[in-house]
Amino acid sequence: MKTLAPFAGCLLSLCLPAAAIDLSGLTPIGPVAGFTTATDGIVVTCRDGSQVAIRILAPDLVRVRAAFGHALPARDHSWAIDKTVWDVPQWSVKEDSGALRIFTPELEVVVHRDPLLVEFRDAATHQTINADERPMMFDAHSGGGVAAAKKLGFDEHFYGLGEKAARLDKRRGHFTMWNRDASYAEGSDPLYQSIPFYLGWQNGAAYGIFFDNSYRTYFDFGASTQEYAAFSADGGEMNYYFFYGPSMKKILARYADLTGHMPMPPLWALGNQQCRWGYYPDTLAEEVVRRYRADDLPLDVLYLDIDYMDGYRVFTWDPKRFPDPSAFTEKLAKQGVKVVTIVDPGIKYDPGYQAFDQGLAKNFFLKRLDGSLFHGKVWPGDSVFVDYTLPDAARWWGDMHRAYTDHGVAGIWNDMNEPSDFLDQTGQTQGDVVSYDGGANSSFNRNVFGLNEARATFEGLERLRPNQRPYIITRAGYAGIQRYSTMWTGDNTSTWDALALSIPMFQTLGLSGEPFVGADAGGFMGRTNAELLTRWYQVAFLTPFCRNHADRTAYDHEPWRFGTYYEGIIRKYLKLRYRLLPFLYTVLEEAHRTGAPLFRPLLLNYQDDANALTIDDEFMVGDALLEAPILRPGETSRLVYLPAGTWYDYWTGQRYSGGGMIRVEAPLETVPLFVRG
Ligand code: MIG
Repeated sequence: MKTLAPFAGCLLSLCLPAAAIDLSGLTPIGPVAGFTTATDGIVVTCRDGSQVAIRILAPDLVRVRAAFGHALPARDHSWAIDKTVWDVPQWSVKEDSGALRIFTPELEVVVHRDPLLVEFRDAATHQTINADERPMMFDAHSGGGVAAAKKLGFDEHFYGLGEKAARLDKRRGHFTMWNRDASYAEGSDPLYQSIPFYLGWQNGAAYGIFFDNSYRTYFDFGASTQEYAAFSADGGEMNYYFFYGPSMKKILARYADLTGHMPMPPLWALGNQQCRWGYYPDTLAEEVVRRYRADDLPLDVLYLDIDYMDGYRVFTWDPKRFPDPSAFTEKLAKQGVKVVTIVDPGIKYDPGYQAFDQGLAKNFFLKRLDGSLFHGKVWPGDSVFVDYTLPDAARWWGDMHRAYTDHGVAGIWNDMNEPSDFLDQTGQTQGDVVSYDGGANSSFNRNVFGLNEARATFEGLERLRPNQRPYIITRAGYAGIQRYSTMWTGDNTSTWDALALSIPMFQTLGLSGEPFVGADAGGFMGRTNAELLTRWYQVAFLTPFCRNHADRTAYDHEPWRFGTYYEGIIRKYLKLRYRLLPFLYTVLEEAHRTGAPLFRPLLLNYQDDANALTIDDEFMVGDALLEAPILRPGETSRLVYLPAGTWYDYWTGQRYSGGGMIRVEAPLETVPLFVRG
């Protein structure tokens, strides 16, 4: 794309808002010349030699794939897609002088001939749901970029795009997808994950677009102009899936079918989890667990950060800090606590170290175009990285986890998998890295690296422990990551703003196919305080992933660190989480089956209620619980919007009729919580 900052500007674009999508200079696809029919759709040939395939996967799901100036390539593979074979519904195609018209039971797809414009209409009402504002475009000069521009409705709202440091409604925003290791605040973009899937909402009806392109992509929801909403990529194909609701839940279910349903995690993954960078030696980690038990605080999982390794070499244990890992996990198991270890993708360049020697001998490491090994600098120092797209390499990586499962480690934490490189966090110097990619030997695809690492890890854990559900948590990812891993939102800060931002972030992730989400409670970086930590737990106790974590240099903020008054309140909420576990587990099972997330914006349950469109300082758990957290210091009451219907105050049992704002008291002990009648 011409919007891509030149190399020198790239570093800048990481700290400044990226330029919104500029379509000038792009070449539009040519008009329709003819078309052929296949069993599942049509292939349109254009006067300029371009081709557009319109494939019908389901009555409400249509794929659009275009090749500019040439025929569609035979190779058609995406790491995101789970379901490739669909029961093609009844459909038909008609042509008239102006357009080709494809009919499914729910959609009418109109391909206007000249110029070539794709339009999606409701099959029953013939109302336009979404339409090209101009023909799909490509960058004839660089030979790489592709773009689509859609009509932008006056009252159209946008949601989704996965992990974004932004409010719930993304209208007037513009976003980049390029996995990146960086701490963040509202407005930072991009973040660790790339989920190029969004929902549009207009007049109560929703549609979805999944732009399945794992190059650097851009989304512009009316940031540059009110004439269009656009998405584009620096390379790869114009390849998107169009979902029709009108219900958002229906779209999320289809999206889960297409990119994969989250498997059920083990029940203990919903338990309370404790972490901090610096829990070593083993006796200190044991002390943390002892304190949890002594203080009658629920705990299911303790994490070991990078300190447990021997010189940060993955698949090893530091002989002084953790001399007997089996005895360590055994001790914790006796207290009902599981151990999860961090695993980073960088393998220390270190002849004599088993993982390095084996990977090198077997040719499993990523190389540059010139055949040299790709080196990066991460915690172990000079490091190399596995090409997870090589089936044998992925298998080897998975099997290496024996180093953990043999010692009773219960789950794996994948960090640094953007992949992070201290020498260059932009990914620029990874441009000539090649990955096998099913024989395509593609230029390295940064955005799917974490996805493929998680896949290799998940499949390894399945082989190593066939009768147990794998538990993985990842920082980076691409669409489809939910098939293999849960996620957390990386390096947040110990600030009220970070707590407030976490609500729309979780809601957005839930609307993007990732139901198992959470943030470092208390904030990862900086110094939290008693009030903030307490209010943080009042949110965390209802997020799927509930983990207290802190940076190496951060001040301590385990639940007891600010004295018994605050600890007592935190205990109350952790215990309430455990009382609610049957409910949380049930709602999580619903997420697994239907794609509807546990942690929801009100909008998902009340999409016809225009009041709900932008509310992201309240949230719902499933469709039965509504919380209005306190997100500012010193606040002891707040306004709460209750959607139409009957509601009960969880604490007092007081009954309310919804459909308006109420003011509720919220002393530090009490978070406003309502149960749907
Ligand atoms: O460069 O493993 O987001 O949770 O504690 C920092 C150390 C690497 C980043 C993770 C954080 C983790 C930390 N890691």
